[in-house]
Amino acid sequence: MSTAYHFFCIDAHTCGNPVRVVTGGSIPFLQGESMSEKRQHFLREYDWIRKGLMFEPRGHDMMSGSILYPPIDPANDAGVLFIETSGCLPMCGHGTIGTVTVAIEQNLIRPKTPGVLNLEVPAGLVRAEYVQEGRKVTSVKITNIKSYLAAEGLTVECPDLGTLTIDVAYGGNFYGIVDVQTNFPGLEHFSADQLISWARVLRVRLNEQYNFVHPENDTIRGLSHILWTGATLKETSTARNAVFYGDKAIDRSPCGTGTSARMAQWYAQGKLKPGDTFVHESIIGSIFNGRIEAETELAGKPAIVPSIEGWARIHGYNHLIIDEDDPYAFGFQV
Ligand code: PYC
Repeated sequence: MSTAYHFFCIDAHTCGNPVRVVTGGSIPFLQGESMSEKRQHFLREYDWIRKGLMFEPRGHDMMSGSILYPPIDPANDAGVLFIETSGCLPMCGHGTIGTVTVAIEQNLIRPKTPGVLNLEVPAGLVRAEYVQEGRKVTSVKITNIKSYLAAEGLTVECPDLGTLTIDVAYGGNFYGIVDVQTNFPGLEHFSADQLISWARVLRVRLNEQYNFVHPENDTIRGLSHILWTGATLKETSTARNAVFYGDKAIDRSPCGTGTSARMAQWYAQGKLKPGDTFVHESIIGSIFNGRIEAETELAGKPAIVPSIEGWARIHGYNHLIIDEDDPYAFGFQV
């Protein structure tokens, strides 16, 4: 007899990028003293849940989401595990903005302090301040984990474009940042398909040639995202990006951890200082407002505490079933 696993989800999007929040059903109990340890347990035994809920036929190439857990430290409000086509991220900015919006609008979490949720995520502790008007959450500002510039001026060969110089920064995930340069005039000159196919190669090559490991948590390793840059659509924006994740996705939101990584890069290069704002545009023109909240250090390197502010909207309720009998129970990609 096959087993059918049921998952109750609320589907939302943050500035255009999907956030499927799993609120109940066959959510596994995870062992661990931190969300980082719980993430390891999930990856060992339950990654089939991520694949079943994120990939086709229940999801799609861009699908991203989260699973809510009780906090380990009772002083906090919740634990969040991020699930995505790209894997189980240590931190996800758009995912946090969407999760907070869903949790508050649907009364899934009763905040200890009104207007604030302290969330345990695999990368550390993040603080989310939200604005609520009636039943709607209209904005969420996340104070993210420490972010830093991990490497500068790495060179890598890119199909069609030639040699590229790339900085790598950490904002909850490791980002390869492709700034405008001789061989790359800016993301607006290329199609999303081109950016995706080049990014796939760049990620493999950068991970083969270099080693990216978080200095305080070696379970956070490997460069997972490529951040292409280019000219802004609006005069009021500071910068624009197209973030590649998974195998086929470009983030529709301005990417919270990518924005944090880019602010850390600009800070290290003297282009941004504490208190400065950083208005970041996505490929579809949606906006996150970034800011350097504080200077800090991480394993002896200069680092920042960045914040990112954006909005999300709920657009559906989903009762999904992963039935072992289904040949595509655990998803597929074409
Ligand atoms: O917003 O941090 C983010 C993110 C990571 C991958 C997709 N979005």
